[in-house]
Formats: sequence, structure tokens, C-alpha cells
Amino acid sequence: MKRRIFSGIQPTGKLHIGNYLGAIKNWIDLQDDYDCIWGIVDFHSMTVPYDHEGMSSRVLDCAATYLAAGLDPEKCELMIQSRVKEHTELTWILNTVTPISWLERVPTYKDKSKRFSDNVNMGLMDYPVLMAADIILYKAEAVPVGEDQLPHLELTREIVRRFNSTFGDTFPEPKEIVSEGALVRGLDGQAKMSKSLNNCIYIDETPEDIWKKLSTAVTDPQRVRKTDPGDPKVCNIFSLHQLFSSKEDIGYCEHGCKTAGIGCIECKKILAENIAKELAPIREKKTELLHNVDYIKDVLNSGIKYSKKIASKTIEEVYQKIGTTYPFLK
Ligand code: AQP
Repeated sequence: MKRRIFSGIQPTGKLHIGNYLGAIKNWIDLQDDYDCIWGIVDFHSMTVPYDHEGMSSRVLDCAATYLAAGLDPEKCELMIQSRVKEHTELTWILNTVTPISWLERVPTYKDKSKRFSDNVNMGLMDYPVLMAADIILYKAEAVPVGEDQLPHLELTREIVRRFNSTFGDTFPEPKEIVSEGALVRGLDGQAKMSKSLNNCIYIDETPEDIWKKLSTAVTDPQRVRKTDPGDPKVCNIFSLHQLFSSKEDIGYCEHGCKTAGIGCIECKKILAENIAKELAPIREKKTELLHNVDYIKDVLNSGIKYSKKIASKTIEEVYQKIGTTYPFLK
């Protein structure tokens, strides 16, 4: 029996290279060895203001991106969170063992309640509990995530411990599998690359657009003129080279930057070419897939069916544990 893992991405917009490196690429590497369920976590995406009319096309876009990037439905399951109602059912139950104080200290809650201060809703605060439910509903033993998600996962373990000690051993404590592109910064060179921050290179970006975005991206702020030597360690463009470029290109740019042998434009051009080379096949495959929506529909329906089977079994067990089976009704 393969060990099970679950992870998901919220369809808040087109997926970017942070999602690709921090999540999807890692998922592809894991799909041979684990029983994998990859979610499109649409209920999560409702915790900040969103365009409800565009939800359906964002979910479809997300599924097409998963498949185009290399997730193989022969090896893993793709599903939509809201289609497996047990996710929200378990969230409610977990809410009853989760102190509010645990949620108030979550970094993304603090950040998003500042950024969306006119809509600090219960869902935003409850986001980590829904995430815990997503994972433990499938009794997933591990969760592949980027570094930004580690506090959420720690909270999941705390919730599991609280549930198990209150109602008896039910859920395993999920471990993290941290990906290589653990935290991709945005084109501003500061914040995490985020769909909601307009600092992204999207996975389906054309070579022209990749270049347009990189050409104005922030580099080492101390390097004002081409003749100033730069410091690759503080340059986000160099961090991206490490994720997309060959050893030779990385060495060439590192040396050229430190010695002022090359300027930032040349360094960015090499990066733009390397990113475009990696993303081009995904973009092409995605366009092809979006012409075959029936195929995407079949993949999702099959993943939803698979997930529901496991989810309903877990909920049945949870009902036993929490005392809501009511034999007198039978
Ligand atoms: N910049 C990033 N670097 C590395 N990994 C990242 N991930 C997201 N951004 C980066 C990884 O992608 C998975 C889920 O992402 P998500 O879209 O569900 O949530 P998010 O982290 O909130 O992503 P965004 O783009 O920042 O969305 P918005 O702006 O809508 O909140 C996770 O595995 C995460 O680690």
C-alpha cells in the first residue's frame, strides 16, 4: 500500500512559477511513489474578495495547468474541494477543538487581515482549519508544501493532537515534504510571489511577456551602473537563475555580476530564455487541453469520486468518535 499525500492550490488566479516550483513540480516527482490527491481548493479562494463569475474558468484553468505541467491522472487523483462536502463537514467538527488564539497568531491571517482590512471574515481566520480538514480527511501522512505553508501544517498537527486526545486516536500527524523552490520571491524582489500581489510570472506566460516582466524586475539595489560589481546573494534574479538555469549559466552570471563583467540586462536575458524554455511545453500542452474540456471533466470527476469514497469513510469514523451516530434512528 502506498502512503497517501494531499495538497492543493487555491484558484485565486492563474498559477505562477512560485506555485510551479513550490508545489506542482514537487508533486510530479512524488506521484510515482505515493497515493496522491491534488486538490483545487476553491472554498479557500473565497476567503478574500473574489470574482464569483470567474470561478468556473479559474478552476478549469487550474486543472489544465496541473495536467499540462505533468500531473498524470494514471498516477494521481485531481479533485475540486467543494465537490467533496466532507471537507466542510470536518472543518466544522475541527473548529470545535481549535482555540481562536491558535488562529489569531497565524502569519497569513495577520498579513491578509491587513491587506484586506475591509473584509476580515471568519473564513479568513478559519483557513488553516479548512486546510487541516483537507489533509486529515484523507488521513494523509505527508503534505508537500512550500516554506510559506509550514505554520499551517504545524497548526494541522496541533489540531490532530487535540482531536486525538479528546476523542481517541483517529488521525495521523501529517509531515511536511518541503520542495526545492521553497520560497520564490516576486518580481519586486521582496514579497513572496503571490497571485494577489501582481508580482508574478505565470506558468503560461509567453516568452515575450516573460521578458517584458523580467526587464523591469528588481535586482541588487546597490548595483546602479553596469560598471558597479553586484552581489548575487541579494539579487532575486540570481535566485531565479538557481531554479531555472544550467550550472554553466549560473556560474557565468554569478561571476559576471560580481566582477561587473556583465550587466543586469544580459543576466536577465539569459534567465528569460531559460524560463521560457522550461515553460513553453507546458503552455502549449495547456492550450491543447483547453480545447478538450471533456477530458479535463473526466479526470476531475474520477478524482472526485475517488476522494469521496475515502472522505465518507473518514467522516463515518469521526461521527462514531464524536458521538453523533444516533443508533436510535436506525
Ligand atoms: N512564492 C511561492 N514560492 C514557493 N511556493 C509557493 N506557493 C505559493 N506561492 C509560492 C505554493 O503553492 C501552493 C499553494 O498555493 P496557493 O495558491 O493555494 O496559496 P498561496 O500560497 O496563498 O498562493 P498565492 O499565489 O500567494 O495566492 P494568493 O495571492 O491568492 O494568496 C503551496 O504549496 C505554496 O507553498
